[in-house]
Amino acid sequence: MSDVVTLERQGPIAVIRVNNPPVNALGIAVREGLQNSFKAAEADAEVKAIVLVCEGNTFIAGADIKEFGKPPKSPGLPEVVNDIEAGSKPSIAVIHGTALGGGLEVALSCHYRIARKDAKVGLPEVKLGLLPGAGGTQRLPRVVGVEKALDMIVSGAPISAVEANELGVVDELFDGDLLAAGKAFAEQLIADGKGARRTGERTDKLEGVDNAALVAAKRAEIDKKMPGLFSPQRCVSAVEASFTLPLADGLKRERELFGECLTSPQRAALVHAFFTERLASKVDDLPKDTPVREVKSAGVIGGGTMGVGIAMCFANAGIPVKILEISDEARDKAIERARDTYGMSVKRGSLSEAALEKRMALVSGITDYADLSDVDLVVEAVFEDMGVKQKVFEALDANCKPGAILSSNTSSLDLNEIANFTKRPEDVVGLHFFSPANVMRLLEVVRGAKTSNDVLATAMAIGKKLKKVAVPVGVCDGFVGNRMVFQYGRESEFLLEEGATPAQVDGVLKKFGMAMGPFAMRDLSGLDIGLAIRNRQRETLSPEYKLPTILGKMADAGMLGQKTGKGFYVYEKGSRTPLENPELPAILEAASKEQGIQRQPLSDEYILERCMYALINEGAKILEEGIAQRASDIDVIYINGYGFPSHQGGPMFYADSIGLDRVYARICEFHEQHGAWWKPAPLLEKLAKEGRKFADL
Ligand code: T1G
Repeated sequence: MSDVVTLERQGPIAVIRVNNPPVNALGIAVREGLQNSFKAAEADAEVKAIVLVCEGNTFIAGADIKEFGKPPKSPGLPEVVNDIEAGSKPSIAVIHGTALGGGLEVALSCHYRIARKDAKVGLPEVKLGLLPGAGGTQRLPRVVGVEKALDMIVSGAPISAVEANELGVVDELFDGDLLAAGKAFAEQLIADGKGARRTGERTDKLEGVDNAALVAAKRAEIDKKMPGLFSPQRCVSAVEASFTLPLADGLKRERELFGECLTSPQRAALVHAFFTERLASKVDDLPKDTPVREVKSAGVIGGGTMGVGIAMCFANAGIPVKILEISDEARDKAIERARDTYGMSVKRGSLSEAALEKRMALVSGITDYADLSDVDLVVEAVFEDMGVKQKVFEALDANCKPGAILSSNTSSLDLNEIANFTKRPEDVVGLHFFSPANVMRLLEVVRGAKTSNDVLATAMAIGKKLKKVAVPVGVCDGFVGNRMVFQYGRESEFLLEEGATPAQVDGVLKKFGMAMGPFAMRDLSGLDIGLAIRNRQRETLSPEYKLPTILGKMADAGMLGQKTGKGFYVYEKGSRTPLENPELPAILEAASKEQGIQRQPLSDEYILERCMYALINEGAKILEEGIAQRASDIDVIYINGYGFPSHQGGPMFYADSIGLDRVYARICEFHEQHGAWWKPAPLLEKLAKEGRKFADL
């Protein structure tokens, strides 16, 4: 018997315990242990009921994702759960923490389920490019019906134990000790003479409903909302088998569809995204025992959109936060903005009034730097101008207590220069939030030349506390994400001057999976922002680095995007729906003429390569400069901050999947055709010539 699963009889009750930290994943040892323990309990005549309970913070959180892509080892999970369900003695799964994926499938193969009130259950396999492959698509519909099962399996979203109890997934909720609750429930079953209640044998929830119509509706919804994804439609096909086939055949159909997902490139990309998001929080050269400073209170300088969003992140994490503004009026406006933003969540039903008040009680407004003398960490979020930053950091240096961490939310200015405005550069770090700060998960933690290890470790820890995806980056213009998005934006604009239209370019990138195309994004953020960066670069770049002129022409025509109702697209009053801009063709013609370019039709594939390879080439430069620790950190940044599709794995994973030799060859061609910007990154050249991948670094 493996020691990750133990069996102990307590009177007439067999207690099976799983103890496989950190999340009781269903690795081979757990599967073997479960199968042997249930078999032994079944054979023990003294046993009248079986209780399955897990040690640690959570019930089984699913298959061991690390096993995917490796040769399967017997027993497979489907075999284990079918054995559990076939047992003649009533089995009870005692759920706490999260019962996810295979964990919920194990619980569903048990005859009864009880859960701690604060637990969650779900089938998130679709988020990994998979589908529930151990009976979940057949058993869940038998408990909650096809409609709810489709919602849960296609969204991958967990539900609370309370909702699970209302739906019948969980028979009873409890508080307190897991085993005591499990044994009490088992004793009651024995007393009531209740035996096995096999989920697979239940059909009542499948009857009397037009399940085929539900399936058709879900298929149409997926086609509309997630056209590029591989596994959602297969999730639907598997659930469809739950009411069109007998259980055994349905399980077989599920297995076939699971196999199709397992071998899809999207599964590899999504699993890569899952693990690398967690890897990104590990700073390779930070000693494991680096101390973390306590952050019990925070300050935010600047009560604009970013500052208020950042302050809300602290309030959401239960950390009191003071917003400093330059006047009473600006201060009050900032507090009001926070309240209004929370109010929108209350209107949407995602936040209760009570929670709003609890969070607002943590947000206060000040106008005097002296009131920051007690805070443990400050985030500066003022205008992107070095002169303004200097005044702020000198004031912080003069007023904040020794040991307070002073951070800047700057999106591209030199953090080392900012740190040198203080007498404590070792306490200065960058915390680059993404707008809207209270929503976007990405946080670039910018490590200055003098940032001390414990300040960096604290910044990473506070990122996790704020439920951000914190990724350490080095100091350069634009750090990682913005530095790469500049290349991507420039290439997309050159494509307009060469013959493409905004709708074509946006269409190609949306089809690839980007959340928004570059021109819809430009219209949203405002063309003047991009133009200011262009103008700044025009002053500093040497002449061989040509820049597109389209933004300047649009601005001259008063077309700044949504804020002026007209940009790359036209927007009717009060609408954000992009419509074709009839004035654009003439502007594009003029830009092409001025650049001496003969406009010509461009293929979708060519457009995708120009935009994606610009990202990849810059990513390779960032990697070799040490601005990012790992290629996968760049993937994590781009997925979580720039809408790169996780089912493509991130720019660097995507490059590996194409083959660096092919990417390098195309970049050499672009270098020939389009000049200096396309000089291949030496690291890319090296890896391509050695037949290696970014993942090999
Ligand atoms: N397999 C292997 N390792 C896992 C894991 C898993 N399922 N889940 C988490 N880990 C690791 C994770 O990499 C990290 O490792 C540590 O545990 C803590 O994770 C047949 C096929 C459970 C909500 O998708 O959602 O079942 O960095 O930092 O924030 O149908 O982990 O410490 O080395 O995320 O407290 C379905 C995935 C699998 C659940 C806990 N299950 N996990 O969150 O901790 S497919 C999932 C999570 C499946 C069946 C199919 C979360 C969590 P390290 P963490 P957390």
